[in-house]
Amino acid sequence: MTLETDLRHALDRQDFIIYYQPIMDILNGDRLVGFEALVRWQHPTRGIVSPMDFVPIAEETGLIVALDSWVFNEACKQLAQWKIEFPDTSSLKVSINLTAQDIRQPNFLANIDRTLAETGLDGKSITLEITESMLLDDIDTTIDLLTQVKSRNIQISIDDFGTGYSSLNYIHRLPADYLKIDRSFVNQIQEAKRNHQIVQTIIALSNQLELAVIAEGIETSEQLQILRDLDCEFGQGYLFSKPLSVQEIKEKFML
Ligand code: G
Ligand code: G
Ligand code: MN
Ligand code: NA
Repeated sequence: MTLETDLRHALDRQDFIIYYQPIMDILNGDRLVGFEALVRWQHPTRGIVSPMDFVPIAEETGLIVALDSWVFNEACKQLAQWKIEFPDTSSLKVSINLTAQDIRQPNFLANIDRTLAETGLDGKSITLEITESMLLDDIDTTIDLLTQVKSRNIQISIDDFGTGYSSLNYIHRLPADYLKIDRSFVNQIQEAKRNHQIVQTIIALSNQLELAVIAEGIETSEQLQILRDLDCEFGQGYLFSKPLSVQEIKEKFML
C-alpha cells in the first residue's frame, strides 16, 4: 500500500498521537508556559512515523486539512483536561501548527469556534503557528483571517522564522504575537559571530514589531545563556525537553 492510501485509513482510524514539547519562559527562572503540539503517526507496520515524512504527503493530497483539524481539536481537549485535573496548569497554553490549506478552507473559523465551545477553553490558551511560506499568496485575505482568529483571543506565532521567503515587506502588517527563531540559527549561535548577529537582529526586529521571541532548538546551556543575554523571552528545545507523550508530560511537569 502507498503511504497515501495508508494515510486515508489512518485518518479514519485516528491512528495519530500528539506529543507535547514544553515551551519555557527563559528570563524568569525557566518557568513552563505551555506546549507545542507535534503529531506522530502510529503506523501498523512502520511504527511511529515522523511528520517530516507524512506532512508533505498530507499536504499534496489535501488530507492535511482533516489531520490538522483533528490535531487542533485533540490538543484543545487535552489542555482542557489538564486544566481540570491539575489546577496549577490553569495558565498553560498549547501551540498548534497550521499549513496554508488550513486557513483557506471555508470551515476554518467555524471549527475553531466549535472546539472552543466544546472544551470551554478561552482563546487565550491557544496559539496557532503559521510559517512565512503560508503568507505568500493573497496576503490581504490571510491578514483578514488572522484578524478574525485574534478576535477570539487566540494568539499567532510566526514559525521557522528566517528560513522561508522573506516576508519583511509585510511582516509589520501581520496581527502576530510571537516570532519563533528557527533552530538552524540557534544551534550555531556559538559557532560563528555572524549567527550570533543574525539572532540579535531577529530579536531587535521582534522588539521593534512588538512580537515576543521564542527560540527553538535550544540544546546546550551555552546557547541558553547567549539567548538570555540577548533578552530572548521564551525557549524550546531538547535542553528542557524533547516532545513527550501525554503520560510523560503528566509525570514530569504536572505531578
Ligand atoms: O517533532 P517534529 O518531528 O515533530 O516535527 C516535524 C515537522 O512537522 C515540524 O516542521 C512541524 O511543524 C511539523 N508538524 C508537527 N506536527 C504538525 C501538525 O500537527 N500539523 C502540521 N501541519 N505540521 C506539523
Ligand atoms: O517546524 P517546527 O518548529 O514546528 O518543528 C519543531 C521540530 O523541531 C520538531 O521536529 C521537534 O521535534 C524538533 N525539535 C524540537 N526541539 C529540538 C532540539 O532541541 N533539537 C532538534 N534537533 N530538534 C528539535
Ligand atoms: Mn512549530
Ligand atoms: Na519551527
